[in-house]
Order: sequence, then C-alpha cells, then structure tokens
Amino acid sequence: PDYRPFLAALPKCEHHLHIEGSLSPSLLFSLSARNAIALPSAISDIAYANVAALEARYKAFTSLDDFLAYYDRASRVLIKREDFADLSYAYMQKASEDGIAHTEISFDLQTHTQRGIAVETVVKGLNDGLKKGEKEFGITFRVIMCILRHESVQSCVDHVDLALPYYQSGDIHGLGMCSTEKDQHPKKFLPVYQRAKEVGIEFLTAHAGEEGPAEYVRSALEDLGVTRIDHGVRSVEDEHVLAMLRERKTMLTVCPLSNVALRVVKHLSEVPLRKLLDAGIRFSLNSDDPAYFGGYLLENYYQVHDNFNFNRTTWALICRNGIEGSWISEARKQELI
Ligand code: ES4
Ligand code: ZN
Repeated sequence: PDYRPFLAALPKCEHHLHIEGSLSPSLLFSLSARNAIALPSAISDIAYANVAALEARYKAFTSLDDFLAYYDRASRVLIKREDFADLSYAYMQKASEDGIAHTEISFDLQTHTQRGIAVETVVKGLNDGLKKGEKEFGITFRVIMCILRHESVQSCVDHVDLALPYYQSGDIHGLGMCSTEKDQHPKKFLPVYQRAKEVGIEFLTAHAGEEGPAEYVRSALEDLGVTRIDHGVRSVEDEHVLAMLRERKTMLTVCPLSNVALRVVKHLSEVPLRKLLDAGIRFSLNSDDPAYFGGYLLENYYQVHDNFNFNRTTWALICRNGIEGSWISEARKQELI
C-alpha cells in the first residue's frame, strides 16, 4: 500500500529544528539583497554563484563542522525583526503542509548577538512569525534557545542571563546546546546548566551522541541533568547508556536525513531506529536543518518508511512518544492523541 497519505495524516510533533537551518538558499539570496549583506563572492567560494550551486554544495557536506561554516555564514543576512518573523513564518507554512501538529523550534542567540543584533529583535521576531503561523494553521509551538559549544562557557552563561527576561515573559521555553561536538565534553558546560536551573528554566536538552560518543549522552543526562537528548544515535554503542535512557524514559530527537547529510551514517538504513525500538527507547523524528539536509519533516518520515517499512502500530507508537515527550500541558497532549 501507499503509506504516504497515512504518514501525512499522523499527528506529528517536531522537537529538533534549528530555525536558522530552515533558511533556504532562495531566502538567503533575497535577504542578502534586502539587507545589503554581501555573501562570499563566487570567486572566493564558488558555492555562492547562485541558488543551484549552493544547493549542490549542501549535498556535499563532509562533516558537522563543514556544514556549520555554511550555516553560520548564511545566518548573517538576518538583521531585522521582520527577517526573523519571515523565517519562522515560512517554516510554519512548511510545517502546515507537512501535517505537523506541534513544533519546538531552536534558535542560536550567540550567532546573532555577536553581530550586534539585539536579543529583542531575534526573540520577538521569531515569536511574531510563530504566532502568526499558530493562528493561521493551528500548530502549537515552543521556543528553545541553544547555546553554542564552540563559544566560551562564560559567553554561554551570559546568554542564559541575557535571555532570562524572555523566559519569564513566555517567549522562550527551553534551553539546549548545539554546534561542534568533537572534544567538547558536556561536563565543560555544567556552569551553563547550573545557571539555568538556578534561574528556574525547567526544560533542558542538549545535542549529544551525534558525532560524539555515548559517554557524552551519559554526561548530558547525569552531569547536566537534561531530560531530553538531541540526536543521541550513538547511545546504541553503550548498553549502560541505553538502560539509562530507558529507565528515565528520555526521548531522543533523532534526525535521519541530517545523519546522512553529515555522514554520521553512510545510509539512512543505518540510523539505529530498530535498535532503539527494540531497546524500548523513546524517540521522535525530526528535520534538524531542513534547508540544508534535503527535506522537511514529512520527507524524513517518507524516507524512514522507505527504509524501515514500519507497520501502523509502530508509526502510531513513534508519534505517541513524540506527543508524550513534548514540553506542553497534559490538556494539549490529550488533544493531540
Ligand atoms: C546542528 Cl545538525 C547540528 N548539530 C549540531 N549543531 C547544530 N546546529 C545546527 N545544526
Ligand atoms: Zn541539531
């Protein structure tokens, strides 16, 4: 049978989506013109010759760090509150087409403050677009600020403090940690998570076990005290980490197309979904940086189905776990089930 209508109709939740990673090459070129922000010349980097050349370069990432260089550069065209609103609204439109019921989007604050963009511009702009999308499409949302592991611990702590008024006003909900993972032991960022707990931020996650080892997943859980793990696919390399995830009912936010694009796995069939299911570990499926990795959420569902051929019971379980693992009220969960 053709599973596509079934997958499209499932009550899907997305929990791992970098809003800067939904900046498509075409929006990148148009914001570059609108804000008079020069991109690298096609002479210094041929990838910037045109949209097609950039899309082709995005198909040839060799690692997380190779991708991050393009992701970071592209983010520089985001200047005004409207730019952030246009970006988040465009994502909500796409989410609606994909049949997403609830989404938890991340943004990187340090990337923007370092260029002199005000916290207010970023946070209010993103919320403008998200609220417009919620009204229009009925998609509920949460906002997660991600601190960047390539920055100093002090900068990360300072940005928790900078964002604090927006946690208190309900414009930001959760805290995450992303960017380069190699040789960045989670424990190094303990002061950030301590500060978050001190100021009452309840919803904590971290990227771990993407390029880094299962030990980093353990540390994020035990040292940082996160209740969710972004990626976490390398957890399957350690039975003790799997047991810990199962006992705590921790949800992994797995990103299949991202893992292929960034060479975490050679082929989508190697994403350890079967192993996680068999081990009783909860996970959701996510698009991560859809403008860079070849597909939004529904495309991830399609390609997972093409490779794993899950039955309807398994698909229902995956979506149920995604609802349960969302940072929303019991009442909203009941609506989604
Ligand atoms: C990211 Cl795929 C991925 N991994 C780590 N950090 C990120 N930031 C944006 N996308
Ligand atoms: Zn990510």
